[in-house]
Amino acid sequence: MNKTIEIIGAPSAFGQRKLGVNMGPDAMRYADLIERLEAIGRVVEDKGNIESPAIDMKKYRSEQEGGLRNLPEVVEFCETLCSEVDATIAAGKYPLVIGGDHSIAMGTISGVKKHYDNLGVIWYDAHGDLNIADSSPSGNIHGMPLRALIGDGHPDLVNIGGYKEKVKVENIVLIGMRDLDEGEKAYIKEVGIKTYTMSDIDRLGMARVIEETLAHLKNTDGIHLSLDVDALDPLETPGTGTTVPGGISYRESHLALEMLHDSERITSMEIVEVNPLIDLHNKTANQAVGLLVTFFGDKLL
Ligand code: HAR
Ligand code: MN
Ligand code: MN
Ligand code: MN
Repeated sequence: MNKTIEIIGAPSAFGQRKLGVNMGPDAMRYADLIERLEAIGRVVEDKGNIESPAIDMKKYRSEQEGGLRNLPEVVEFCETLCSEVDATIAAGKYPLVIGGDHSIAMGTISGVKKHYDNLGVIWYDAHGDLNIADSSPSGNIHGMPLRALIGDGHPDLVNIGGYKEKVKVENIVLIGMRDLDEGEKAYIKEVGIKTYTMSDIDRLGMARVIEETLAHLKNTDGIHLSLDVDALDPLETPGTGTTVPGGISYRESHLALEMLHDSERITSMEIVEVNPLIDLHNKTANQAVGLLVTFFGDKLL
């Protein structure tokens, strides 16, 4: 069931304050994303980058009313992305969204969910991205997308795509957690989201983490993988805006993605937070492409 992969570039930097993450999609193209997917026999179409609202540099990093930085731009961007992802799936193609900061997940998943009754989400990240404005230490919307997709937060974020409550808490698995804000910790415990911290990964091993993840999501009719590259250890993967030491290795990530590929249950994916301006010779985009090639079916042997 090797569908055509449709690449959708999502050059958003509005969810945080480090310009450069909007160049993530082109950094991955420069790292031969398309050629390397074609080399493993996949058919690839690149839709190019979606149109972004202009960045007003005076306003971009400033404090903003209501504790939500660049809210109108994030919403506009995500509405466009939602429509693109919806159209890709409607055309029978496999959506691969390349970011961009993690606020884009509200657009991607709002488009994906239109095609599934009971969507699962794997959130591979150092962070939970489960804040609302009141619990956010930063006002950066890339720390809030998963919570908005569940249905909490500013109505403009919650209603992206024209409807709300895209993901049920029982259909989420968090992998790689090591930097959760107090409000996020309390929320995860309160609603009971399945969570693998770095200690859990160390104790269980990545193979078991992925087996359990797929078992936890057994009743879903599609699974979206949202891969934030800051899940990986910054010693190996430095080109991202909010690094946290003690992360997942590149090697463990290959295992995870190989197992997810083999399960044939992941129906859409996005890779986010690659920032070539704070990278070393495009190392992080190169790793992102290496991981994607494994995810789309390359084998060591
Ligand atoms: N939790 C912090 C905040 O809300 C940091 C979020 C950093 N986020 C990302 N996304 N890179 O995972 O500001
Ligand atoms: Mn994230
Ligand atoms: Mn993160
Ligand atoms: Mn295959």
